[in-house]
Amino acid sequence: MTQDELKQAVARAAIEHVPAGIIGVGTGSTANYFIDELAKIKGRIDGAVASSEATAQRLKSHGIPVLDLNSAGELAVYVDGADEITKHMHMIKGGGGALTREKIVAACSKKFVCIADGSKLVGMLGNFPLPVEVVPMAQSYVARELVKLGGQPMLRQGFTTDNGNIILDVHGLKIMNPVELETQINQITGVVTNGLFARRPADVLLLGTSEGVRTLQ
Ligand code: ABF
Repeated sequence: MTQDELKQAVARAAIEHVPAGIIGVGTGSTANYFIDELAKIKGRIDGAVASSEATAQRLKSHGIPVLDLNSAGELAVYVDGADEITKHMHMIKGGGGALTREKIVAACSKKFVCIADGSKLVGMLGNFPLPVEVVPMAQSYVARELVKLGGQPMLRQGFTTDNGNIILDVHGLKIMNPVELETQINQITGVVTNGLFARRPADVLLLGTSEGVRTLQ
């Protein structure tokens, strides 16, 4: 199976986790396949909260109502992809640049269902550069602080987040303690969010493999 077929398979499997009501929907190519599957059962839900402008557009293009998080209350489930995930359900996210809204929607959701092809499961996080969303005027200061933590931050060129900020992609980190590093980076003044999702990990991982979809929880 190709990587795209594996993504489609986990997107289909995630539909079993969709209850009636309002759900949270993530960003990226795997989440896009999920949106396409969701469109087939859209009559079962009241609508969706989107983690990015791109996801909102795709939901709307399928006729799925997009709702404001502030009026939606707690969501039963959030479905999204990841750039890396461990068996402990800790993730690096934000390769698509939507990490802040993804983390907000995840925080508001009772259950986080991560959908990923098998290549995303890793023993240790950090091979994928860790995205950090930063208020533009703090770019140099935050970069210096990230170097002190052992990383090599690089500005994501020509990219502005949905919130009007920049992204520093931090290379060279070997992340032994994701919960601690997530907290440390969040404490740097000027950081909006970092792409470690360890304090609020996934609850279920649907992993696409050539033998079928594995469920880890
Ligand atoms: C979102 O999409 C992001 O957090 C992550 O960066 C990315 C994964 O992309 P894809 O599904 O395209 O591999 O979940």
